Amino acid sequence: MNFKKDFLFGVATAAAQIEGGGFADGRGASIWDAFADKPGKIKGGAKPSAACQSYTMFDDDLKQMKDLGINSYRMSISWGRVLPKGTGALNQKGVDYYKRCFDKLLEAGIAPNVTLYHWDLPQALEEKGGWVNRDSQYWFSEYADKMFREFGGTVPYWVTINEPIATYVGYGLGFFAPGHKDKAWGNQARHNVMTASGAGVEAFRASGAKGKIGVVIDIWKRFPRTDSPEDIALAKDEDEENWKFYTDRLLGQGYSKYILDKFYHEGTLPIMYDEDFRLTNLPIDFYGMNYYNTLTVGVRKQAETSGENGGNFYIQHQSHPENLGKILKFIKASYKLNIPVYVTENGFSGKNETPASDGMIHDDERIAYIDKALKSVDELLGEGIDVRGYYLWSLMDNFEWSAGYESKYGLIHTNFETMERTWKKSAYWYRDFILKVMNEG
Ligand code: IFM
Repeated sequence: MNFKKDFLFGVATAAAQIEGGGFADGRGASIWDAFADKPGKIKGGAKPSAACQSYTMFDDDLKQMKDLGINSYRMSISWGRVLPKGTGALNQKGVDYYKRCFDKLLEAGIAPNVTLYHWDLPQALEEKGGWVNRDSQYWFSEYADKMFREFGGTVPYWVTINEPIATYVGYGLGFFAPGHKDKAWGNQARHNVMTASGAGVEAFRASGAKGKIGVVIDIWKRFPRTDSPEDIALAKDEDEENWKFYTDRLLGQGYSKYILDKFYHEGTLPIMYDEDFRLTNLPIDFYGMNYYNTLTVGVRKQAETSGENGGNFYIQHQSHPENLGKILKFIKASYKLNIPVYVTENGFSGKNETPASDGMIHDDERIAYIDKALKSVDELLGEGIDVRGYYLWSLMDNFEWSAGYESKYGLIHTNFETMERTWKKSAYWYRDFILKVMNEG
């Protein structure tokens, strides 16, 4: 194997997906609390206010991390826990919670990799227009600056925003919080959230924080089902809309002519200023790639009625973890990226994961998936590609946004009644994999 001891092996989570704790100690509501209160928005009527209760069980979770042998933990700060109204006075109890988490992690030799925005905008800011409001960049910059001043001396890795596409899903498509369904709003919101990321980078440099800062974008590359011009055009359009919009701006120089023309003709072009691009052109220290799968798309023929996406196209669902390396190289080459890359998320969603008669959850499909993904990372290292870490999504089964608690990504099973955590077979597998690297690397 090509992994060395200093490679970061981690697991990833996000505040809204695991912390729970209701509104204890002054946490302000987020757009996901408000969205979950609307009937029918989240599978099974699930709410993020319970999640995995990591707010009170952090020590248990830390023990799981130590037992797994990871050397980095990717987590996020709940904006509303530290700034209940989104801006203004800090909530000291919220700040103390994160201070304790970071200190304990560092004490255990586990480097915190901290995301500032993993989708849980304070509801108080949504009431002022949320990400559609141009002021969102100032709100975010204030929050980021406050966090850098509190934790900039200790946290080694920072991420401004996780997967900016979620903002579009929330404002353009309505499947995520806050649930607006308006393409022009969606485009403005996704433009603004990227501007905010740039403002966060600027605040980071100004604060003198000593760690590194990057951005996380998920890549779901499309391939055309056939070489018909329709299928090729569809794959291109899907790529432009679903990930290139973000990578072109955050890893390149700005939006493509294709997407700007398309939005112009649709009448959904966002309002943009030169200053927005100045901010996103500020250098970052690393790129975090979230990789789950590649997709095959084709224009639906009349006879084809299946396909869970509806509309006029068809997506072939099959996991391709082995494509991780190919996609990472493709992104690096497309933008001539010469900054380090981290695989900030990769994982497998299981359904109906119940213990067998031996008491174990035999999630062999997940193991096969992770094994292939890690082999792909190993090959990258063998080719001398600068990939420095791999974070599995996720430490434990958690609140999977609109899919509620039914979609299970954890290495560890969470009993949502008792909050008991139980290792699945994949957790033992990952532990042994890391151990092997640490003994050999
Ligand atoms: O759970 C999410 C995470 O919040 C962002 N990336 C994808 C994961 C699995 O859907």
